[in-house]
Amino acid sequence: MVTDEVLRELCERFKTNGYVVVEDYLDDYVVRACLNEFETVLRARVGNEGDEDARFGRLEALGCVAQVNAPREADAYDANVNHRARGRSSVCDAIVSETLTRKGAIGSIAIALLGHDDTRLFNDQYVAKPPARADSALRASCFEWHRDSQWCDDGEDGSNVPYLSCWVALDDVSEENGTLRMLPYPPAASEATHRERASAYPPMSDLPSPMSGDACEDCGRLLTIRAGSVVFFSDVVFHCSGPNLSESIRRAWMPQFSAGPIVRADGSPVSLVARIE
Ligand SMILES: O=C(O)CCC(=O)C(=O)O
Repeated sequence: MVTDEVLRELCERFKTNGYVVVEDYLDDYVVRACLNEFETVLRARVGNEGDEDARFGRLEALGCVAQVNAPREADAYDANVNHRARGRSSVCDAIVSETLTRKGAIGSIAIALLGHDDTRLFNDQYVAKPPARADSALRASCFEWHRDSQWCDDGEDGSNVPYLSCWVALDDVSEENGTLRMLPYPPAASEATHRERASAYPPMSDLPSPMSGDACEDCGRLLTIRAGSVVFFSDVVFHCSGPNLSESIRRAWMPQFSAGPIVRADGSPVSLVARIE
């Protein structure tokens, strides 16, 4: 937990840049619990068949994302159902789930940054980049420049409900293993909203691909941080991450919270709308 004063500073930096990094935030035992949970979630999503390489291939086919909540479970989109509530899901670890409660290490900061009392758990996933093996693996582990709410652009889904990604490094991360690169918002008037700030970005197509190595060097801020550090970022902040060039898997946990439920035009939830305890 952080003090009120630190929380105020985090909110200020979040508003100015669109993201904020809390270094060395989670204790080692929480990181270990996340890593154990990741192994269970990975088995549930890609199975046990074949050797490690085959499992990595299946993870890459999922876009290097292993979802914690089973998508489209019958009760997944019920506001009163939180898959992280005690005993509900066999893949969830209580120590990890605790961090997402209103008073938990991550939940408390998420509520403050979104500034919304009816904060909902919107998504819950691990992003894991298998070690470098072939060119296809490098491409699969590279996330080109994007903003998380890009899927709303087609106009069919989502309102303009702001949401927040909480990216938890579970390994020490650097350029070599494909850490995040963030583009802070351009300078703006102090009262400007996240969306107003983001509208002043240069065209995304002008930004060099993280696959292009050195070309990306001067673009945005590369986050070299230790396991247990957490990056909180807005759904409209531009970010990307390069390929994992190392010989080890690079793991991150990325729960997302929204400022109220995110629903389609017909009122149906896009993903989770879970109230948090
Ligand atoms: O974990 C990563 O390297 C990038 C993840 C990301 O950008 C995303 O899921 O939006």
